[in-house]
Amino acid sequence: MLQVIDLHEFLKDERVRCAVKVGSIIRYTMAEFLQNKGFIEIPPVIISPVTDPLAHPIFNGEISYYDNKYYLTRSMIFHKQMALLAFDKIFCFSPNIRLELAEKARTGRHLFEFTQLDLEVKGASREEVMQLAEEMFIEILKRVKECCKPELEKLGRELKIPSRPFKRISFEEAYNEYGKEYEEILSSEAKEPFWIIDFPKWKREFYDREFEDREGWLADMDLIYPEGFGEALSGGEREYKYERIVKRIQDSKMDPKEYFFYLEIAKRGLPPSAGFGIGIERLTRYICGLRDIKYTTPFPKIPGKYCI
Ligand code: ASN
Repeated sequence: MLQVIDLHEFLKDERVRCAVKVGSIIRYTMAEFLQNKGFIEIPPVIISPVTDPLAHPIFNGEISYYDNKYYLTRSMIFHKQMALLAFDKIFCFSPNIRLELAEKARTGRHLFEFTQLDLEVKGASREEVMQLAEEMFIEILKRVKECCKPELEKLGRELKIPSRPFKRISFEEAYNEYGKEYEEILSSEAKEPFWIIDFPKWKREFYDREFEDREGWLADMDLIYPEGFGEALSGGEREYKYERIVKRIQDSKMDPKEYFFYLEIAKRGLPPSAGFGIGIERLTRYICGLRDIKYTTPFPKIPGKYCI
């Protein structure tokens, strides 16, 4: 099967050169911002017997090693929670493999291999990590404006620094007003990034915390980019009590045995926490104003295609 990209041409494309430079500044700024706030960077986990189930259909990325089955990491959510047994605040530049259906190539914002900055804070509330995300986002925009003037000029991108706090809308409000396409519609209309909060259980994975006094609704959030760039970040407070996690797995019609290793740790005690993950390539795409995410990395993995 043919490679879909002429890599020789692609790597000489001005958009790739500019976007990869911007991505490099983004990573540097994130690491510096978080280190200054006392976060520890942990190394990524690439394969594990447990990974994020995700709430949308994808192919399974699996490998066997001796008699054991491993998944390719879809997100480090469970490892983030477990790492908090050692540290109070952690982050990771985490490579994620999500074998998306080929039709996702059309969105311009899906790659089947990408990196997210994933972070988690022991004892934090959703509110606290939302504040952190806003602060970090603004810091990144300022730094890119400062360090990547020629790149932004070449890309014809003018960046405005949004005002804080970012606006919020609940999932319920958004869904009732705009229906299924709520995210696309709201993102296209928006001039500044905004939050969608309080998702229903059926929309999300079992690890986001369900409100004790509002059954079926979760203490979680998405950050959405303006100008139609769509979802930036997902996160929330977490379920951390063994019995509650088991119940949520069962509610999601999954088998707790699949999460054996994680549940064994949870049984001995996991700390309460909140956190989020933000896709680096999507952030780069937004900052650079690119419609196709493929330009944000030298070796894009385009859904459904054979890529080097
Ligand atoms: N990283 C996300 C989180 O912290 C989960 C995900 O990527 N699906 O909630």
